[in-house]
Amino acid sequence: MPTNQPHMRPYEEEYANFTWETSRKELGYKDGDVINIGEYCTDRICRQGKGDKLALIWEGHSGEEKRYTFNDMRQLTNTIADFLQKLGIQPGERVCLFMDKVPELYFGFLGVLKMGAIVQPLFSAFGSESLLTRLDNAKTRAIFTQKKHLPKVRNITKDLPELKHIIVVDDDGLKPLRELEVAFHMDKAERIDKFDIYPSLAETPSVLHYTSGTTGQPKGAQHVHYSIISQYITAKYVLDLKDDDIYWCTADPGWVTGTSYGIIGAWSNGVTQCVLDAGFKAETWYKFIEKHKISMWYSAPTAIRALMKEGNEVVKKFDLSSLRHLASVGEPLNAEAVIWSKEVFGLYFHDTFWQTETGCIVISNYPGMKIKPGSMGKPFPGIEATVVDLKTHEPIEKKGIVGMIALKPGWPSMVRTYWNNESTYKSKFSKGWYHCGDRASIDEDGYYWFVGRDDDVINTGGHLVGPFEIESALLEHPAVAESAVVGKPDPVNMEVVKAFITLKPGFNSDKMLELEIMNFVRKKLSALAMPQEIEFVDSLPKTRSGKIMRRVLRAKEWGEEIGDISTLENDM
Ligand code: 6R9
Repeated sequence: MPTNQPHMRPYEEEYANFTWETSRKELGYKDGDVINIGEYCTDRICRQGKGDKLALIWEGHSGEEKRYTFNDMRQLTNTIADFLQKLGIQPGERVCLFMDKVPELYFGFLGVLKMGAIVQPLFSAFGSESLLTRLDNAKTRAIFTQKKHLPKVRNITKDLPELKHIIVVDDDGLKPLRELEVAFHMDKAERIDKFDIYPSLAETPSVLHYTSGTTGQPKGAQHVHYSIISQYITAKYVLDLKDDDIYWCTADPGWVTGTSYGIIGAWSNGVTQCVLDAGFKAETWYKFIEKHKISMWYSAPTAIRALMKEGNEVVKKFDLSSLRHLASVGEPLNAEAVIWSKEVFGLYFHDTFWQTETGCIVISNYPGMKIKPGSMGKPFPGIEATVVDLKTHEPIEKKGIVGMIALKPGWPSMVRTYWNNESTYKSKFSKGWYHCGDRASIDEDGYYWFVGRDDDVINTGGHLVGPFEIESALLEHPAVAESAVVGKPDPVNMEVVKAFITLKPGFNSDKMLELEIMNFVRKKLSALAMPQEIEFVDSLPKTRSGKIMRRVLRAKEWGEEIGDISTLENDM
């Protein structure tokens, strides 16, 4: 059983003395050195004598299990890198991963990096249109996918002239593959023991994660290989990973938590991790923890609330005594959930706050630190954070006042730009601070308390969805004249999508049409983006310049004050 002695010194002492040099030293990195995330997570760990240690314990939805050591992973990631090279993929080109949580997704991620291309992971539940927007923006060259997702890719291939290779990882040969499509079976392919890893440098682009904003289509947050300096040390200090831990990060690598901490953080620390490629069910999750003796568990508030809903009795059916540290990310972790976890697991869930753009945990509750349930904790040592005034953008000195969370740029895993969208990237900075787009206050003891987003982005079950993308999809439906999309409160998912719609003449606002429109969005985008409720209205509140004021609609849903509506054109 791993020790409970935290890696981190007591918080104040660590904050005062920490520099990123600690991480650079431990990883053996000096300025100007070659640094490749793929190499750091596999070959380097093998060189430390951990080649025979388990890297991945994988379980599928029907209970089948696969196990890979660090040496297996080193070879298989070489195999993937070699395969891509032979296809003609060049360093710097974008290779998308569009798969469920199968081993090929995890090893594909590192394999792409090993040969110098940029890896673009996309959530496999996305529909064709969500996929098209992101592949088109990145001018993606190749995509890894599974048979079950192939129809969604085939739907859009004609619109993606740059896409040259569709790699199917589980082709059974029953139906012929089409043009551009090629079968690749990782477990049957020849294992490559020696591969010339691409000599990437600190600023070489590594990962492209798409994230939603208020306006426009999703943006590709572009990270670099140097990000591992942050991910390694935060995984060690915040998630408290120890050599003999068995770690489970429940996030999907389609989102940043699933890569920063579901791949890079754990494996750069040489820690064994478990992956469950099955849907959520309380019993399945508890059984998974019991079976694999998971000791460190990183999850999300929606999942914790869903577990709470299932009650305490089901927990008692399982031996969960292997657990020693729990953490959460993605949305506000309410105090009730923190207190509940102490009651049933004997451990607090430690809330952590960060973003696709920050690349690593930036505000958090640390092992050994006093937890104030409901607070996100304090800035990670090495991160300078504050809250700034909503209007002046100056740091707020007084405690307890709500402002925007702002970070001093310069930590290693900070996003370097948005793909082909430097102007939006620049707009995130003001007066020398990076703005996260979230509101919070800081209390007398320096703890951060989350208040809400500062924009119209909807956080549903820990996944950000952009209203613009959904509104655009809605407008493609023949009955829809105008649309506005906001988040409405939900007890488990925190928020769900609600759409307000005005109809074109000749259409009737009935239940049939509501269901039809919901389904239309689900197919195009994803189940996450599908409105859970549609309200048909005669008109939408607009500014005098004709912009739809989502904030008015949102305030109504949340029973909040509407605020300044002096620029409002019509009254709803
Ligand atoms: C890692 C990740 C980022 C946004 C972020 C904020 C929300 C994340 C949170 C939280 C309250 C927490 N968020 N952690 N809100 N408390 N502990 O989730 O990245 O998908 O980019 O989302 O999620 O709004 O700005 P990403």
